[in-house]
Amino acid sequence: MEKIAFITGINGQDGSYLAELLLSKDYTVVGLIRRTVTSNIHKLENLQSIIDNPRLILEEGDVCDFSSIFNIIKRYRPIEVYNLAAQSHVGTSFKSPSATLEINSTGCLNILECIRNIDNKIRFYQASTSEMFGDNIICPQNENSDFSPVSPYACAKLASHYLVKTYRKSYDMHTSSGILFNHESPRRGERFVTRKITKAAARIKKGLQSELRLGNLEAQRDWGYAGDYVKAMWLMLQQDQADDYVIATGKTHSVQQFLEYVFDYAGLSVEDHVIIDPKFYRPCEVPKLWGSYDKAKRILNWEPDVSFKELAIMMYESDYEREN
Ligand code: NAP
Ligand code: F7E
Repeated sequence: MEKIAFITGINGQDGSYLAELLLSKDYTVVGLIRRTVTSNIHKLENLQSIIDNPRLILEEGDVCDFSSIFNIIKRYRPIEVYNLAAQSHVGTSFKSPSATLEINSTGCLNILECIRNIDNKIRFYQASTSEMFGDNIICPQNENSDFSPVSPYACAKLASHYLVKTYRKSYDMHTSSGILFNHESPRRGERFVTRKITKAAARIKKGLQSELRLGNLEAQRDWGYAGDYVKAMWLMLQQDQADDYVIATGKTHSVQQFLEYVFDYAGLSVEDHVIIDPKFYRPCEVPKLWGSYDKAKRILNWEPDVSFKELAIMMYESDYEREN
């Protein structure tokens, strides 16, 4: 039987790694692309390695548009749906809270309703987030930790998280959430702090820019590698029982530590180039994220492969290669 998976957010960081993984496992992958009035070419950058694969099908639509999702699921009848589409930038969620709520909450609800109406045996993965722990700094955070969201992004994701649980309990649907801690890669969006740092370091090294403006350097994050984390998404949907899992590395570092490590590696001085700019502070900050992935290890047999230092070097080297 042909295995078909549907991925929303396929051209984002995680969507592209997940699509590669599923294609390598002989799935046909249907990916949702949000069309814009201007050129779409840059949007497909992350899919370069698989764009010519005949088992990759890109469909136009939007998670906020119920009928576009309904028609795609009805037409392809995927066995698995991965909802990775989001307005995923926490800072931006303070500037565009309504759009964030619409995409990150109603978008998820739309897909759950489509599955319930078309075939409630379709398995569903929701991209939940460690941001839901917010200002609860009792660490390490796990599946039983209290949620305390402090951004419109996290509030919207928490609503979806509970919708996923509700549909699992109410309609006997196979709906799982991965509570993923920060994960990065050379495909990370350029406005997220790790990529902003590695890209700036590469450009400064090459004489293409001289300063890097950042916000709060004290925040701590549990940073892993996106390529490792998409394997956990797939594993969740292979279990007999749907459930929620924390995916993390079990280690935490500050933004300052990431910055210093990358600049040291590049042979640059932080003092000479980095400026603290209040523009990049958020109205409310998540001070410390540090996850325990014990449950994922026990049940999914999942563990991260790439360390903090390997990740930082991988991203810097990739940016150094790219910049010219
Ligand atoms: P990303 O690179 O920002 O990708 C998000 C994707 O969602 C993009 O492809 C974007 O397409 C698409 N999208 C946005 N609005 C849409 C809409 N209305 N309809 C359809 N597609 C839409 O994010 P990521 O880092 O890969 O993260 C994947 C998911 O995991 C997100 O839901 C994120 O919130 C969640 N998450 C991420 C992390 C992390 O550290 N990376 C941690 C926990 C959870 P466009 O190109 O059209 O904008
Ligand atoms: O910020 C601080 C910032 O934007 C990390 C998303 O994938 O992970 C991500 O959310 C930290 C924050 O990621 C700058 O204040 C300092 O404390 O890279 P970030 P995030 O907010 O943790 C979670 C798990 C998700 O679910 C999200 O989708 O870095 N910081 N200076 C800065 N952050 C940015 N972006 N830019 C700065 O200049």
